[in-house]
Amino acid sequence: MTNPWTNPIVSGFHPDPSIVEVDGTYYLACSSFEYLPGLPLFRSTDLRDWEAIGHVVTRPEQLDLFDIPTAGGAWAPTIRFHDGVFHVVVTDAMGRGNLLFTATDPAGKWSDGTPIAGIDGIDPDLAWDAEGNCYLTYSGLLLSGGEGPRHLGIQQVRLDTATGAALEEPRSLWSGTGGIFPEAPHLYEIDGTWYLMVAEGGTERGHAISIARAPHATGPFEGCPANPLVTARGTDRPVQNTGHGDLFRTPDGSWAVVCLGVRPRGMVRSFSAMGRETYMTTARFGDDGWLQIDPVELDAPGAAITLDEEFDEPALGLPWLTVRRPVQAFGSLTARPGWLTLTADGSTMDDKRPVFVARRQQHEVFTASAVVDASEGVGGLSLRIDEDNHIDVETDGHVVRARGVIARLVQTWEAPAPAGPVTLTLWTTQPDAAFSLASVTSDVVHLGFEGPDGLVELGAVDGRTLSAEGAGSFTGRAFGPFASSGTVSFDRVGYVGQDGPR
Ligand code: 6LW
Repeated sequence: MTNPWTNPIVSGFHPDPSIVEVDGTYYLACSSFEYLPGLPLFRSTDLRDWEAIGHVVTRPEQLDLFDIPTAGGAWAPTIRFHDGVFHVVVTDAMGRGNLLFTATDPAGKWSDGTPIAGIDGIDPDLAWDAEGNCYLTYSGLLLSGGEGPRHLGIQQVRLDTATGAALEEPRSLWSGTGGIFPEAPHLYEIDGTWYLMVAEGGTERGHAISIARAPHATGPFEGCPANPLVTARGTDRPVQNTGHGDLFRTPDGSWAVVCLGVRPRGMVRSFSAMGRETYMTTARFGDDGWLQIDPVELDAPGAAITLDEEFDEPALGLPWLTVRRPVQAFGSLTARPGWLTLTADGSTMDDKRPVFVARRQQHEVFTASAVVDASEGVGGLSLRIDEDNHIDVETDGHVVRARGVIARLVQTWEAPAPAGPVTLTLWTTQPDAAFSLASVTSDVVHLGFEGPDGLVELGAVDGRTLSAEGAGSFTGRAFGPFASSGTVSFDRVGYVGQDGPR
């Protein structure tokens, strides 16, 4: 099959993808960590065009994020369809634990989330056999307990999906070829054979996808002699960290896999500003009955994408996110029609719950801008990967201040602000390819504002720490308006993004 898709199929931090096909339409779910709304959902009928249709988590009580440690929260959903009901099983890591959400319409409304009792682990998967038994297969990574994370390997129980109760003691299954962190298990019954796909090697450069097969859902599983079927470790492939796969059939009946990957930039390809994204690759079953998966390709950069937000609607659109609490806690689209009004509550971008409305950075090079009225407060634009690493440009109506916060070390620049609302701008440039230490980084983040004579650059910050590798983060960059004092209004948030040449 010549694949119709363009990789990445969902750009910006959308890791741990899971896919299900229902009546010719494909649905995809991804992790969302400490961000709300949580567990974004996408839909496609041709595997090329992917439309955001909503989120599983739209109500704060569905997850327990308010005090969640950074990078905790919604980890690795599995989306499946059984008996007319969509199921999403997921780990609210360091929050509510493993949860089962259901809906008859994937665009929502989803259930409140049924806790899955007595299961200690992550990356849950659901599969049903012909008798109607539901198998919950998961990674036995123990996040709780005094002695630090321990791993029991891939585990499985039969599950009562109505109550979330495990119907038996966990059994251990095949756990990969010995790679660290066997996880992301997915179980499939294909022509009477059960296949168990896992990720192993850790979600960094050693990431890989391996598979085993068995006569029964419970085993005994035999590992594929060709394992790992997918890995980019030790290669010069532009998509690295490939792993965490989910298998599905394409419209023409052939096979494909969605998985996560990163596209690190810099002279030695070290830093992935957007974190782990969703990719797709072709697959097939060989004459030996084993699955074969093709390497993950990165498609040529497309044209620049322009996104303009005028805040004219009564609610924020789907791509907008907040951290650990919903926008209703501090934001209004009605206080000043046509503007987003943020009311600070003492928190800043250094805190766990900033007054911040964000979108994922989705391109390697981008410019973001916003018209900011800070006549009654302090606020501006922030590029965040977490509370310890963010790069901001703000105003208080008198000065414009650029700030780089890297591992909590702070550098600032200031200049007098033009009168009235001011357009603040944040843009990135990639290092030149010439051999130099400066070219090791992913990009440089520039900060400025529109002055009477045009764009004024206030400062520039090396962007490498705002990357999955630099911050040690499961997420990627998010940018958008923030307020740190008083009340600040925003209009016309613009974004122009384009992927760089390879
Ligand atoms: C996810 C697991 C993982 O649950 O990271 O490193 C977690 N591997 O598969 C969050 O993405």
